[in-house]
Amino acid sequence: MGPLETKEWVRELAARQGFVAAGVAAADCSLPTGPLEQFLQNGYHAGMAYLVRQGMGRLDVRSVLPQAQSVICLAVSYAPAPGDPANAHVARYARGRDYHRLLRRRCEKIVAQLRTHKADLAAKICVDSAPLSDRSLAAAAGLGWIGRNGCLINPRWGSYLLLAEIVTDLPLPPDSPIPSRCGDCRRCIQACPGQAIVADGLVDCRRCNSYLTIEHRGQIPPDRRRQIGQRVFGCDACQEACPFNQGAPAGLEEFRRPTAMAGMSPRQLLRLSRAGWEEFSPGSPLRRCGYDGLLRNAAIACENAS
Ligand code: B12
Repeated sequence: MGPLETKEWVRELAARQGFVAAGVAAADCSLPTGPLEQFLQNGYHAGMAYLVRQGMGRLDVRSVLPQAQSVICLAVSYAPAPGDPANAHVARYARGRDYHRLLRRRCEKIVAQLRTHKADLAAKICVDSAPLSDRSLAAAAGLGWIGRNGCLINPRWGSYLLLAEIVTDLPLPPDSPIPSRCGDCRRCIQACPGQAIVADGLVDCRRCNSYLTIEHRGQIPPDRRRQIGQRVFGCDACQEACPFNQGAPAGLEEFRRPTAMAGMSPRQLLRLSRAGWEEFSPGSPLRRCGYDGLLRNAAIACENAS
């Protein structure tokens, strides 16, 4: 099988695993350094010290697999369908099952198939796990463009996408990036509750509800509590405002069927015991902010409602 045929086969395998977009970036492609540099220099990473530690290495594919030739970039959709339960206090990506394991398993199936063709294939699966910039690679592989809100936007599927990569030593022909179609639309910037989108594609996490409710540890600064509104985990304001998400086809059911935890109101969450947390949180992305973080967020949401 030649490289072109192999790539077509990869696309077919990806589609069979439920990925709505698949493309290839060359392992040595040059990813833009400017946005990440600016992000780190200005302290936009807030308390996420690991981003500083990994630094510009996040743009070096060969740091995760020295013999890498290409990166297979993949996206699944979690876009809602009409009639899905509302659960507006939990970000859409987190209402159903945790995506890390689900995506990894599907990538493993693709790798297993590829190994029937090349037994000694070197492959590293990355689902938010390796120190790589998922969005940069997906943009380089032509899965979409980096929107003004920083999200990867696909012209057909919008931005309710979760990204994964298979870094391999297969010499696959790379795809080309697609130009941005944001034009002069600024709806995401206007919709952001904390005015966190400080430049095209750049988010100052210190002002971002998603950072504050998921990644921030300790107290949320008092002047940032009001903007959180009723959200107890993550925020979709900049995606909900995006025209490319209006009428996007429905995504995987696993992400759209809310877990018991995502179905709880801020008031119910506030009464959740530690035993309840241990019972309901496994397998849910809500585990990320911890029991204390979730109760902190629920208390702020209740305070904002009163
Ligand atoms: C840290 C992090 C966050 C932080 C910071 C987000 C940010 N905007 O930087 C916080 C906690 C705020 C966050 C929030 C969210 N996140 Co997050 N997050 C990450 C993580 C772990 C690292 C991102 C990072 O390094 N940011 C720093 C910036 C500077 O780097 P970058 O995003 O990689 O940006 C590069 C590109 O923009 C590129 N670029 C710009 N223009 C162009 C043009 C071309 C042609 C190319 C090739 C590249 C390119 O340059 C930058 C590098 O210099 C990634 C997973 C990963 N391993 O990459 C997920 C990830 C970005 N998050 C994801 C999700 C789903 C979310 C939320 C939607 C969750 C929610 N609903 O609450 C929000 C969205 C908020 C937003 N508007 O960005 C998805 C995004 C999928 C998508 N469609 O884009 C990712 C990819 C996880 C995944 N595997 O699917 N997140």
